[in-house]
Amino acid sequence: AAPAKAGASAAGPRAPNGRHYLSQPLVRSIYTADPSAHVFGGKLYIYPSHDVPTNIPDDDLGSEYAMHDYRVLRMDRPGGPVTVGPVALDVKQVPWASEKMWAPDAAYKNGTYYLYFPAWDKQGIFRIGVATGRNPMGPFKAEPQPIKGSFSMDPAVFTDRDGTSYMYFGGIWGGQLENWHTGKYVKGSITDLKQDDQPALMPKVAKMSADMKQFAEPPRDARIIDASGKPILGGDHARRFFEASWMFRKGDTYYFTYSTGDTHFLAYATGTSPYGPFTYRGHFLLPVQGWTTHHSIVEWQGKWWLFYADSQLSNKNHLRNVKMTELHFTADGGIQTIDPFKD
Ligand code: FUB
Repeated sequence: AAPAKAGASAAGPRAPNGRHYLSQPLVRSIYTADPSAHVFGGKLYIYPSHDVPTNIPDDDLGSEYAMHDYRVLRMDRPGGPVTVGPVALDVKQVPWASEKMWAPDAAYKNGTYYLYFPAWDKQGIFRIGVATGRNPMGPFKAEPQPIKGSFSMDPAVFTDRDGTSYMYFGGIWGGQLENWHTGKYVKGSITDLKQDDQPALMPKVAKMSADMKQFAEPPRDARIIDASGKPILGGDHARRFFEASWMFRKGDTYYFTYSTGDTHFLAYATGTSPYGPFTYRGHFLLPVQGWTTHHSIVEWQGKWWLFYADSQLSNKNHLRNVKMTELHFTADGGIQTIDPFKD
């Protein structure tokens, strides 16, 4: 057998913490993050952010995330090769947007594929846009205006069994959710409300219109509460919502999942309605290499899969790579905690 490369072993390369990675990057030819995975026609499509090199220094508002386009990934079977699609949408093709094509999501309805994406408008305010196409890999054509009444970032669209779709969105720090706490945009570079003993800023949810291009109702809070029914507080950084909403349904349980941001966990809360409230249950992914992770969870070919990202390939926060690993549930409907490293 060929000798292992220095720093690597049969278990793969070692992370800076000296441990081995649980899983390997799905794609090495481009940098990708924030993987929103969907099964369309039996194949798995991943709608990730497309990270790009920049000299912008890291800051608390995520200024280093200077992405400007999207490319879609496709897998035909778990563990199989990953196809990297061409540019599916570029910021230059979005009339209202200026920069920061952050974490996207996608949906399918009646022969049309929908790409949902956040971007700064010409005033530097995050809005959420939609673009449509006939092919899950794109290209997508953007609507001329963002979704009316949209704000902040990280859209995730969930379609329930009755065919009704809902968008979950929002994120603090650079995601600007804190700028909207009065209901109107309040200018200023803030990270969160700094009200540790008050309810945390909650993710937002709105039902989508039948044509999937607008909100059918004003967005409302998707409340995350503790076991005693009280809202998770702003100072509870290990449990409070930060960004990266993702909803899935298993049986009759709605799982609202999200990132805790500055404490670097992926967390989940469960409820009996797509609107919540969602009762906090725990962390299901421990911190990865790099500042962010952002994920999706889908059932595919009889197993549940977690898609997430770390910075294995670059060791830079803003140049990430998407990964996948199997997700397991406990008998009481909990999600088993995943350690992104193994020994
Ligand atoms: O990729 C840019 C931002 O970083 C995303 O919108 C957040 O979820 C975080 O992953």
